[in-house]
Amino acid sequence: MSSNSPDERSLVLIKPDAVRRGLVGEVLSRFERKGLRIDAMVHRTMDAALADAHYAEHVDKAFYPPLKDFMTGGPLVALVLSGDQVIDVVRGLVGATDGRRAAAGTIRGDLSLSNRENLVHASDSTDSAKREIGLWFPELG
Ligand code: 3AN
Repeated sequence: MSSNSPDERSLVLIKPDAVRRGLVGEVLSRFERKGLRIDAMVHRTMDAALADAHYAEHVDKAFYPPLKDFMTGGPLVALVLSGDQVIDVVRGLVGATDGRRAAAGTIRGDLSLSNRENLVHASDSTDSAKREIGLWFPELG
């Protein structure tokens, strides 16, 4: 997507570990300070059906059962962010999947020491963003 295209959207989850650790404000403030807009936000607990739908590409993987337990084990904050090239911009702010390997300066690099409890989910493509926003915020569709 070129920088002249209309602003895109990304579905972001501030995961249960971030809520439990009191890092919601820290994570949100990084997105806000970057200049991204919060179009929608809700505090809720993911149920099993939503977990299976959200992680459809991972349901058969060995790491999925513990990931599902973790993601459904407590409240999270789901939000839709928008802004110029928001999908890539947010992935850059979040950092690599494994918090132990993620670069310093990223959310995971600064705040996570885990491959599972890595604080944030962010859509990885425009197709995923559309699908995930449809699951979490069908009213925006
Ligand atoms: P990302 O969240 O960086 O896009 P994905 O989509 O590959 O990463 O994986 C989805 C989630 O599954 C990750 N956020 C992480 O919590 C978990 N995950 C991925 N790979 C592993 C793994 N090898 N072991 C444990 N958890 C994993």
